[in-house]
Amino acid sequence: PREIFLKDYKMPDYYFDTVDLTFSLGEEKTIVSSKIAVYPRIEGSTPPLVLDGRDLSLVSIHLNGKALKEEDYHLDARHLTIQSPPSGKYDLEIVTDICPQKNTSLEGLYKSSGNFCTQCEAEGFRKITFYQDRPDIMAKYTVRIEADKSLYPVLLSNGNLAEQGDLEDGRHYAVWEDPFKKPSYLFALVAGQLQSRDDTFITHSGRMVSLRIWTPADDVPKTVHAMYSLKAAMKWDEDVFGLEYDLDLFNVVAVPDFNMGAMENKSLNIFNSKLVLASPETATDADYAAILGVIGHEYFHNWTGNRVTCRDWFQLSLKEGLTVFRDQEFSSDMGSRTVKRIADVSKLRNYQFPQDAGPMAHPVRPHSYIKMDNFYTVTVYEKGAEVVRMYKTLLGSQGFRKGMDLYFKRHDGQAVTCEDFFAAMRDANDADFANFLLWYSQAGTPVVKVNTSYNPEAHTFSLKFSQEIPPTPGQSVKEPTFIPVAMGLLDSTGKDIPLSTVYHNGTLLSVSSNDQSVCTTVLRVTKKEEEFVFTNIFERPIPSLLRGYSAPVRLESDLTDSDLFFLLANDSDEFNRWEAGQVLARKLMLHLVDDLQHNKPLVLNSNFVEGFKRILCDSSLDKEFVAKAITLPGEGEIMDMMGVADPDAVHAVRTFIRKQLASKLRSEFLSTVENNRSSEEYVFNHSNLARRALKNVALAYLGCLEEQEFTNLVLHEYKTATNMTEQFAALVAIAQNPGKTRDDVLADFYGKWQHDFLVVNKWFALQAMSDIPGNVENVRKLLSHPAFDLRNPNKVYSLIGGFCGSPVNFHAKDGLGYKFLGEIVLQLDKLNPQVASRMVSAFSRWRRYDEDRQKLAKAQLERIMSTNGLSENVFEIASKSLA
Ligand code: DPP
Ligand code: ZN
Repeated sequence: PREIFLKDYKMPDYYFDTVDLTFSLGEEKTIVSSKIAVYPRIEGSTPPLVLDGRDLSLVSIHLNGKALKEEDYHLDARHLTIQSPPSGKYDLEIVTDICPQKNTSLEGLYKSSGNFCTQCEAEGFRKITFYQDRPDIMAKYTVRIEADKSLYPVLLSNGNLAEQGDLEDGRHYAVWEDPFKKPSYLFALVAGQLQSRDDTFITHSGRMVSLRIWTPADDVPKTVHAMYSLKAAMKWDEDVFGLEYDLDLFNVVAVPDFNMGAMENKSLNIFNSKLVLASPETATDADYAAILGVIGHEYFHNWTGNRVTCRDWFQLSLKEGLTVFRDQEFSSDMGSRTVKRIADVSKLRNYQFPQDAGPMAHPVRPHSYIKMDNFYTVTVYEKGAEVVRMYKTLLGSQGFRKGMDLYFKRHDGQAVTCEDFFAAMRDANDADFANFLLWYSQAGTPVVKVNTSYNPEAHTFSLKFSQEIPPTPGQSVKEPTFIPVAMGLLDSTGKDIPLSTVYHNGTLLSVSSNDQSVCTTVLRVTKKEEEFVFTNIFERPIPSLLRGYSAPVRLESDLTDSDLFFLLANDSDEFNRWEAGQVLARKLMLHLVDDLQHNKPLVLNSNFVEGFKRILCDSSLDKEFVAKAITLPGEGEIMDMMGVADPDAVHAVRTFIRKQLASKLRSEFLSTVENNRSSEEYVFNHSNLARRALKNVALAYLGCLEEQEFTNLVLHEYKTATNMTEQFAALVAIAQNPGKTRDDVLADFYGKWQHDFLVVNKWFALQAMSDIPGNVENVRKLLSHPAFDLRNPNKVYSLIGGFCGSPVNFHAKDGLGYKFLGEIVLQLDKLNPQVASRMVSAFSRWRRYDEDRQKLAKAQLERIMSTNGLSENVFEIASKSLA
């Protein structure tokens, strides 16, 4: 397999002006006819025209109406090359046959539950027809679809419906025209038996847009929330960024077989059903929140991704980092900003930090790839969003908006790079961004150390920063980068101290522009080591550092436990209150892991229980915040901080702390459950979901005690629940403990919901993630459950992905977990390389474990590598993991 490098980027020799596609959809095969208007980038030049194509059977090629002879072109497994094309403009007509029915990779054109649909990002369009399948080729598309009318009554593509009508033999057609130039990865087609929920949105300038969400008829009632989310997103983008929708129709289609979450095809978004369908009885609050966020995300791509797209795939974060940032802000504005920030930072820590510290570590803008699909990562998406957030932290909301406005003014209709975004932010604000661009090119999570000191005579408080970015594959030496550190100082009563002046390496900086003092300032940390000194500080302050998590770094400060308890109780920055609790919990957990490894008895620090209780019982706090604050850091997060990750010890310690807390605070937890029941109808709004979140966390704590009283309580909650959020939380609480009750309730749940595949997936995931010893056998059995299907990505993500997320069973010392995954990856790779490659990634951090586990995991990776016919997707992850 060939590696592709950013430094080798070349502009295309040819551009395409218009593309006319005709699809004749059939049961045996589908015939795709394309007519492309080609013109050279440099007038008069005639280098060979190279088109991408995979798994296509070529029927004919015509150039300006004349059939090409075989000696005029060259065809291999990846390309169609026309050696000596004419000079100037010409029309190229190509006919190919494809077989969507046999396409289990779910990229290109394929069938899902009897309907035709497409997925072209990143490089699926080349499985539909021969084309320059790269994002800097932007053309206007006209698409004609022909199909059997009774089997495929609905025919959709991008843009506006121009024409439709009947044909002979019970067939019909539709013609769609997209007035906007677009790259091929945004092409979409859907044909099938679907019905829509219809609504309208009046844009800021008074245009009426038709909105349609398409699903199989039975599911239409479950699209209320998706429609609500879409309209909210459209309004929000107008209000916050001044961005209006640009066509008269916006379609969303939900399909059950989809590799990713969703896809932002111009005016025809295609979604994984999981991210569209919801009803109170079948979807949890987490599902509702995910739908809101992803409907928003795909809609926001219309400007950040579609109107302005990426020059090449290395620039993926240009659209994804920015659009994730936008959807995070949208969700924050629709719910609790602090809680959303907490959730996003947790995701970063639990998934992106490990990636950044492992063999697949790559910069937000990767330097190379073998298969682009492998770079739709938490680094490109979530760390990329943090990079965008830092611009906003540095520029403020208005400055950030100015930068966005300039970005669109300069680049609407273009395919551009991360530097172009950077330059728009800089130029619109006349800003000095120092070495900020390094965030795009250096992998690895910076470690920032802070030493504080107070001088009571001089009334100064000093912060000494040092930063270090650990080496990552291919990048052994790093430069210091620009880290915006938002911070404040608390006085001994817990109030913010107004900040007036700060000296930076001896130079006076004013903290605010209009001479008013502020309570939070953003320090520009850009060097390997530097010092900031605050003056006029009349008592030793407690610093609140990295407020709102202003940069994606690991912060190590010299704050004591008592400082942290103080911040937990008093910080005006709510995010940092949570963070103080997490720092304490991480320290505590690491400490207990060490005790356990040295056979010392485990004892839970009573200050921790006290601090925890204060938060749990503080009725002035937002309930969703409390739910987050009383949730311990994840096991992955703790393992990530250890020299040698010890999954059994971390799991044992986390369980120990949970049981201790539950036992010491049983009456508090019980009243939390009782006081947060509600008989009202389910509503997805902040106060209701916050109440449910708190109740469910408390219930899970009580459930882990394995006492009859609480088992009865959890069973009662399970039986009386009127929505999936509470029912599933009760099921999870019961399923923690092996035994007959667990088995009965799991069977009951399946019996109730077997007709609903999305609920059944939750049931698979819950069992797969179980930490009951020897669970691999149960997961193996579930593989042959009638509801399971290796060809459906959601089912694989639930059962196999869920299993890999269980530290105890996936990493079982006997190696059976690794062996299981090794077998599945090879089976999956034949069906769907993208999904197989996601699954094989669970092995990538094998070097983090003890020698025995290393040997066992390595053997599986080697077995995978030695298999013939491996996909490039799996090859890349497995080979880089072993390197
Ligand atoms: N572009 C999609 C998204 O992230 C993923 N392919 O929205
Ligand atoms: Zn996206």
